[in-house]
Amino acid sequence: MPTPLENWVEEVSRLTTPKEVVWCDGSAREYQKIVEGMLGEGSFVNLNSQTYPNCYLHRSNPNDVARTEGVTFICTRQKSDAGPTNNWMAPEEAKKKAEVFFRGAMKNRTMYVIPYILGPEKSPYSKVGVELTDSAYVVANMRIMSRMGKAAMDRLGSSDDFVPGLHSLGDMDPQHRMILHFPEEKLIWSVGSGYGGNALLGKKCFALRIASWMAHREGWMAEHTLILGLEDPSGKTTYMCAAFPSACGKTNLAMMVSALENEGYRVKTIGDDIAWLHPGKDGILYAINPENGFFGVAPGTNSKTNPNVMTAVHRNTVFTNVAITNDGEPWWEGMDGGVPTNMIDWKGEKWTPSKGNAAHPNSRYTVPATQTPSISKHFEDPEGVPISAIIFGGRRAKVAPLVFEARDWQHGVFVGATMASETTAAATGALGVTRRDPMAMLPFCGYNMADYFQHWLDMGKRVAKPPRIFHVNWFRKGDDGKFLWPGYGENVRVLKWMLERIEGRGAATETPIGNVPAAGALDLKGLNISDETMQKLLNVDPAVWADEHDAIGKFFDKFGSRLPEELHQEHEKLGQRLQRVAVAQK
Ligand code: OXD
Ligand code: MN
Repeated sequence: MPTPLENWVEEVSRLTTPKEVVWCDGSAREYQKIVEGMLGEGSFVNLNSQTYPNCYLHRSNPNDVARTEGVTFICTRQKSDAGPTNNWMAPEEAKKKAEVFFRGAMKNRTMYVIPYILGPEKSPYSKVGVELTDSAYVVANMRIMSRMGKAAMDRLGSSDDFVPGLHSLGDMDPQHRMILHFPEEKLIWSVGSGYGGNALLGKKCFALRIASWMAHREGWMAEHTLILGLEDPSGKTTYMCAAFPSACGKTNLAMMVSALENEGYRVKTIGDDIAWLHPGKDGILYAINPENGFFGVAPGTNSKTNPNVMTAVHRNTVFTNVAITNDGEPWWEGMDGGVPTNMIDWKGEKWTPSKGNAAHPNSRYTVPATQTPSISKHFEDPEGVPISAIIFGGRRAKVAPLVFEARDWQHGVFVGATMASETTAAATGALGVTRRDPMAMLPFCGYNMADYFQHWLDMGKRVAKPPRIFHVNWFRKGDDGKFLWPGYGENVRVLKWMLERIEGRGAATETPIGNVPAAGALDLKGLNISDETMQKLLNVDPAVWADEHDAIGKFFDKFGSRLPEELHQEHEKLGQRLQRVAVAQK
């Protein structure tokens, strides 16, 4: 009897008519063959084999360089289950439309069957997905980003317990591009794009959109957060998750080389983008990283912003849409050293300064997680790591202080639900526009966000020791438009204060929005920063926050009666606290 997987592969073959079907085993030999094929057809370029062994450059179609939120849909039977923040299409209509693009799409192509595990191979919380794709680039990347091939087949056996994801490049016409999620069937269809977040279906589509739907039903959480461990001088490690919108520094924070290393504070990496959190028997939330690699933004990465990843990407790495130097090395804006002459830009053309960026602003590296020197020895732990803090944050030139702590879990959920950030190149659309991005999940929540907020509130009640919740903003600017905080390795000073708060030691001052570090409570030893700058960084201006309060009210209106009452209460309480301070200051 054919297995459910075999039946599905057969069904998709009838629709897409590939010239051959290849079942991937994930072996090194298979990878080599895929790479050779791509080198042969020109979709991979060999990089310098001395300095970047086993590394390749891929140039994508210039119309396909970022996630396309406008054509990403949640296809639930009821529109209200997708909610006001998602694009919605009825499942039947979506399938009918996409089928036209899938029909015969693989005619002269190979269809790869990619079985993969999200999460450590031996974890009870890991899940199996299978992606069918006609893109060799997707196969190469999925091999880095997930536990792919035989291990997944062994775990799956003949069961139907897998998330099917059908992907085809289609004809690459942006008008024929659709990224479809059918959470009720746990099914993904993506056509017309080869870009990572649209095409590596294990990443945003499964590990966040479908998984968030599953997590809501099954009592766990799928979140757009890094996972790091902060080692203290006694050797104890405290684990934290941090949710920042795309391209706001999760990867850099997760792999940070601490500025307080000589005091004994070190950062260990578990994940840089996604966490799956489950309540443990001890009343603590435990996190696993469903991914096995990092799909990081290249521009701005250098030996100051992320020395660990700079080491990691020197082997076994796929680069997408970066420039290439005369010596066959990858290059992007913000890399160490000067700007090389004689480069080929991300479009494959000879670069001159008048052309602007040599690398695309959303150019990426795909690198195995274990290659970062900062990888935690608990990376593969089946149970995950115990989480003591959840950090929300975004990019805000004004308004949000460097750090504040929520008053309790419910207030923390309000803080996460109302966070905002200036948009980046990770998605198509205008840059630098402030948008509310609750828990950094706006583009990734697979169901009604009002229900998602309720789920967060409920999860806080399900665990006896919920993590403490903080909010950070590394991006606050002075009147001269310059960043006030040095960021990167110095961010450990803020993590250290969080650790002290968790342990009941760190001093804090209450403000209407939460607790900020008391004067002198942040460890600034060895950092040349004035008291005045620190005051600006930690300032909470009640007048500015009164506007923020109004904007939050308007944002909440979107959700109508489905918004949890607790969030209305928190909104009201914030308003009252702001008013009290404003009156006191008069
Ligand atoms: C990513 C994103 O690629 O958030 O991680 O866009
Ligand atoms: Mn992300």
